[in-house]
Amino acid sequence: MNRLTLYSFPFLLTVALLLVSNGCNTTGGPGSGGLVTNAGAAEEVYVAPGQYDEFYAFLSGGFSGQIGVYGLPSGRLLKVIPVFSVDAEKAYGFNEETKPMLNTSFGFIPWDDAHHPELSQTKGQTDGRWIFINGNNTPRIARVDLSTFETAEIIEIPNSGGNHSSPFTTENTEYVVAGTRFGVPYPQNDVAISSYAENFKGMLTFIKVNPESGEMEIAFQVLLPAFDYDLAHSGKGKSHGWTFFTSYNTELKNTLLEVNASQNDKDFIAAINWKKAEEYLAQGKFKEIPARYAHNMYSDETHQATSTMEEKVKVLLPEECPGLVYFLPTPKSPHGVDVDPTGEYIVGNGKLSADLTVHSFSKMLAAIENQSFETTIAGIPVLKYEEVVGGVVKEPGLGPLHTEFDGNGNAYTTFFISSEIVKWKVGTWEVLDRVPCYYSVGHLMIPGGDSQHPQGKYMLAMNKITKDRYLPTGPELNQSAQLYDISGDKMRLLLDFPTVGEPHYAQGISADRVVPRVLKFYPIEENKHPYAALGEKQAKVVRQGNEVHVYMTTIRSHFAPDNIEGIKVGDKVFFHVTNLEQDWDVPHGFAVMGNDNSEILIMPGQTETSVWEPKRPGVFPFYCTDFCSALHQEMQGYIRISPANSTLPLKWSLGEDIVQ
Ligand code: RUQ
Ligand code: CUA
Repeated sequence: MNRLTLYSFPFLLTVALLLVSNGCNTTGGPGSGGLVTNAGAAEEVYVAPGQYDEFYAFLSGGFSGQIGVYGLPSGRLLKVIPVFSVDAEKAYGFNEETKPMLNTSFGFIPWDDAHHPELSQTKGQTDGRWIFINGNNTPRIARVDLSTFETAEIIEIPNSGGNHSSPFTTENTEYVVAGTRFGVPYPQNDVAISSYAENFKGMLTFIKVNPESGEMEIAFQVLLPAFDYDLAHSGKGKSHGWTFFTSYNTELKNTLLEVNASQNDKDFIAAINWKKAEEYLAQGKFKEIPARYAHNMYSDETHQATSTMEEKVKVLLPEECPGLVYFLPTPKSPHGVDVDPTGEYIVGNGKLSADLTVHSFSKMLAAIENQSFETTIAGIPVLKYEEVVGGVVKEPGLGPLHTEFDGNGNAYTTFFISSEIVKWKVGTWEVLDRVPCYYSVGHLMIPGGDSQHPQGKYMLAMNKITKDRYLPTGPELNQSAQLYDISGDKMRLLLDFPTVGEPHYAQGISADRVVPRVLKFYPIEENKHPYAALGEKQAKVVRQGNEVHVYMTTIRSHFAPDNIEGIKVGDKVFFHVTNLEQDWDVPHGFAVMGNDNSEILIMPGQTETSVWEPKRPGVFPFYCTDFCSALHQEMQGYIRISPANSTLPLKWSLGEDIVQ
């Protein structure tokens, strides 16, 4: 087939032209666009020394696999939370305690691609308890505890590939969801790729969240045709009980998707009635199928993670569960799907569509009631487009991706190709304002902007291309976020700031919902780590065959013990370091020369373990890596390694010269 004809319809031509002329200044010099004309902007983002920001912003790290925590309006980076990627700074994935967090059915995986942070909600409002995020590449969902700002749990998603439409929550965090982007063979198997249409499926997963502990558990999966499920959002208010997933590649193609998956005029939003699913589950109308997936939990008491392999999941088949799934035709390869705060409107951001389609939840219910079906696919009724569409925003821009809401009846949609954000009125569909983004905006975030109760003061645009916005840093530039004031009629650009990794989605929350919950240190009396030394008197070194366990403590400004002898080449040395401090922000670090491992950084009251297999005899220094007191530089010690055949007895001490 002549590929040109596929591209030739006028809209894609326009797209192509715009891609070429997407006016970035690539020749050097500061970006000319987006100059802040309003002189007060600097003051509006200025957070005076010693003052706190009003909002936390959690930006996904994309290919860094982490979450970046920023303050708004300042844009200051507060912390990087390692989630799916090892982090030598914090020993995440390097110490013995956190290695199980990165275990999967494929074994230990040191990296993933994290896209969509999603705050927990209570009654449709962000509650500051947890933030969830998806791992895309090896499908997983993580839960970060916002009292410690540490990853507390990771669950793998079986029967999935490219966990992109994930982990959007319901209004009381009953569920977080996970939809597969890639169709994969079901069950996973060695089949011809060309058998895509017969053998591949698309699975949507609902993960139940324990309301007290936050613990996740796969409640059920729904087996669908092998479309690419791109994004999701759950209903709220009147549409609570439903979750909506966008899809593209309803053409079921497995090659050259840029052309082949753009054939259909309309793809679908899959509407899943999860309350109905609960009824079917209760009636036993599911298939229990074998599925291996890891479930990893970190305990703040033992300061250790455990990884459990789960063996099966419950799968619901739409053919056998009428009323569980409906398809809403949506032009054209929709990316984001966003539900307005009332729960009535479902925005399908058709990235190749000239208009923005908004479905009406009430009309959807009526269409279901009246059986206004266009057709049925794999037992799933396709509702008639005219019967479900609630409104159309006419030619708002090019390449819509994502929409958020301000809680005052306005919506804000990003347009990647025309590189702008457009504000429009929910219900009248009129365009109210537009601002350019520098450059090529992907997601946007308004604190609470996907909940029932947005805190609509600021809007953050996360841009895919940075080009000339900052001092050049070689071929790679950090991604860029832009902060806008949306409290008035017109959006006003306030600030640019660089971000870590590639932010896809983000979440924001006023600081007052988080700060009171934040832990300052781990109470030492609650430390149940099996190798903790809860005081200097408990410091010791124990040999078990060729394993040597060093029970070590830290307090300003020494290690106990700080001299160790009697360890041999061929031994495996476990340094279990307990930080005895009971004070905010006094971690100690530990590193020993020649260890092929990261440092460990132990929080007050915590125990962490670094493993070292010394390769050659000698006396090797260890020291504290975190400047902890005026005598931090004195916080050091020695470990003597003898040849493998040495008979030197184990000996350790603090405050005395070892005599033999
Ligand atoms: S994506 S730029 Cu990974 Cu959420 Cu839309
Ligand atoms: Cu402890 Cu520096």
